[in-house]
Amino acid sequence: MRHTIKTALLAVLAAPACCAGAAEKAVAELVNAAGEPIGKASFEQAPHGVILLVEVAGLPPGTHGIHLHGTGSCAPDFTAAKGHVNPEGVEHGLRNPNGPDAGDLPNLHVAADGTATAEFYTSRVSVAAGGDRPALLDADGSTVIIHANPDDHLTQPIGGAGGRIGCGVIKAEAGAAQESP
Ligand SMILES: [Cu+2]
Repeated sequence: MRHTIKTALLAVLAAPACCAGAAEKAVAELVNAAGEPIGKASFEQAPHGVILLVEVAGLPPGTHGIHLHGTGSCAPDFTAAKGHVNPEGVEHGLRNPNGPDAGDLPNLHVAADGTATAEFYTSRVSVAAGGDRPALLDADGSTVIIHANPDDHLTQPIGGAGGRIGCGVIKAEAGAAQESP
């Protein structure tokens, strides 16, 4: 019995090593402040960065800051997501000569019907741990946060993006390692 548990534990610990080189994908199911589903964000590891596809509905039309936050929790009111993925403490902002931090992204533009489909790319993070960039799927996880207001890409600490209106915990996509062309 004891041996079985130990073996199972070792298998879990060894799991990431099994998939080195395989496509690394992750997904975040997004919810609004009421906890209702509003869409998802899909992550794909590319050779030098991460491609991010955001598909949402039911958001206020207009421009919204969207960032990668450094803790994998949306509880209780999205504050548990904490600040940006930013292990090196770089200043915020795509327009900042001393930025951007690893969690920074361009804004999300929501259409009049409340929907948005947007593709982003960032070379400042990786999906899985083990590389030289901060990993989204690190020990304490990460989140996608959508803010109420635009990110001006300069003001500290979050570009004046205001409150948090959407959140999703980034999780390894089930079965991604088993996918074949
Ligand atoms: Cu943010």
